[in-house]
Amino acid sequence: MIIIKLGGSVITNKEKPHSPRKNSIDKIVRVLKKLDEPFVIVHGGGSFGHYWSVKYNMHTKPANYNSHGVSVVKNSMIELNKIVLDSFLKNKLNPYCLPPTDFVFGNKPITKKVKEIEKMAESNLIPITFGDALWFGKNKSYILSGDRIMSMLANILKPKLCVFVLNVDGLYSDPKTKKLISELKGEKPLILKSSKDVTGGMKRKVEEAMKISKKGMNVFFVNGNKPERIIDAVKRKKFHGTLFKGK
Ligand code: IP8
Repeated sequence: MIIIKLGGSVITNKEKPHSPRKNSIDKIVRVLKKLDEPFVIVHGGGSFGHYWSVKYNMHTKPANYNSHGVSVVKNSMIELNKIVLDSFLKNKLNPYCLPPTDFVFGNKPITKKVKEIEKMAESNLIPITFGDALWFGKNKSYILSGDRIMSMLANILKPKLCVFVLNVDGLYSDPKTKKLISELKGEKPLILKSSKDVTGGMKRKVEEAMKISKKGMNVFFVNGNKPERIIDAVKRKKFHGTLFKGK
């Protein structure tokens, strides 16, 4: 089984609130049809969830955030999730909407429920989950990042590999010259902070990818605008992107 994260910046236009990139989603989904093993999808918030999280000042730290903000962020994610689900259905695949409340309690994964996700994937359904506004308990809520969901799921399900689908080729050692790091061997790269991202943008992605690779699984960063690269990564062909080698 493999776990694939579709980054918010590839499935939405981050410059414009509530603007899905439907063509990009469709293109990725068409390529995913070529996978011949079970997979699970996690997607990010992009100009849906992040836009509203910024507006209502919601973050990953559990706190007593504005209730209307929680509703609006959650609703925007349901809207984006529906667009993703529709693309899978249109392409004759079997997506199954799985909000993180189905397998997360507070901010911890429910192991028994997570293990069922693999069973679902093996039964020809494609579980599709997403970063979300979650109830924490004690009058608090928080933003759960899709990147964090990746490491939660990987920790329990031990997939063959994980793929983060991005809007760039991978991790650059120098963002100016766009020099790509093709394999990461422990060193922490320099990452610029993104202001539109309440969950930490690329920095968070790298942290979660490192956590996963430290547990022994390979993690790939690939450009979703060239979706064939996802297949190349999975099939271990000559691949273009960044590999966090599982230790
Ligand atoms: O884009 C965040 O998920 P991410 C989701 O994977 C929200 O960090 C609600 C902002």
